[in-house]
Amino acid sequence: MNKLRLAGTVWIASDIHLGSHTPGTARAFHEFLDKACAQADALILCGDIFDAWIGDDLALSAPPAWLAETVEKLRQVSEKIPLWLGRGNRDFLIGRVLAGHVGAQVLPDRVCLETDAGKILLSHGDEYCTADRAYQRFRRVVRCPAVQWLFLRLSLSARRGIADLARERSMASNRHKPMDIMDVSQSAIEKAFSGADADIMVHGHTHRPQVHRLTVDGRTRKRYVLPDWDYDHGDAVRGGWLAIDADGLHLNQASKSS
Ligand code: LP5
Ligand code: MN
Repeated sequence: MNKLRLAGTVWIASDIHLGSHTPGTARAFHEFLDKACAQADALILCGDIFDAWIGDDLALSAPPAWLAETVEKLRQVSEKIPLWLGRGNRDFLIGRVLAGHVGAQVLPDRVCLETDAGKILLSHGDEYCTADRAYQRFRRVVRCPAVQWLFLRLSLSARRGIADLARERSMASNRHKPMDIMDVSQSAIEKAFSGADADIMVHGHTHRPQVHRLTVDGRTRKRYVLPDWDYDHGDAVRGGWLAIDADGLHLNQASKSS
């Protein structure tokens, strides 16, 4: 298990799902980044920062305006505080090129944070959705280095077409999937805690922000689910982050009708 020692105040956010269609969310996220620079000692973005990431070269060679703005904001953050970029099921193709370009580090897919609030198991969370066999099959294919190597050699427009197809298929299949299999599996969570000397787990992905208490191997554990972000669809906004310091963990969520 990868370990990362982070002293002081650590902020964690995920599932911002930035794209060309999310100007409101981008504005709210950029304001959050300014706040993180002022109030946190480190910032971790643990997956699905982007709605569909088709390769780091997109950010380097004439990025669209929406992306250029966020890349610049991320660069400003990393000039002030350490910044980590984690990968989710939409942006698992983020690599060292983008991280280096914005002055950040790539966060391992599963890591044990050693913080002032204790040890914390951190990941995006999609790997815990083990009841969703169709997704786990898809995940094995797209996480295969050879498949990624081939995909990244395609033109940007070809990659965009495949990503659009994947998004359409995913949305279509999710319309018929029972809600429970699109959440984490209890057995996967218990297995992760069993194998680790941590009483706290943090993940995103499910878009079901909550703090869950459970007992594993006779120990009380807590599982924090990070909020997803959406400031582009009507009055009800979604967003937020987890603040970690010596006083504990504090889940901050956007007020519903900001
Ligand atoms: O993403 P979301 O919220 O809709 O649902 C997820 C799971 N789906 C996915 C698929 C992504 O949305 C696809 C977009 C990725 C863009 C990045 C680059 C793409 C190509 C990279 C090639 C190396 O993650 C969904 C879960 C849900 O979370 C809840 O956990 O249920 O899983 C599925 O829907 C699985 C589907 O059964 C199959 C997914 C699409 C199949 C696409 C085939 C064409 C692409 C082939 C690429 C080699
Ligand atoms: Mn996700």
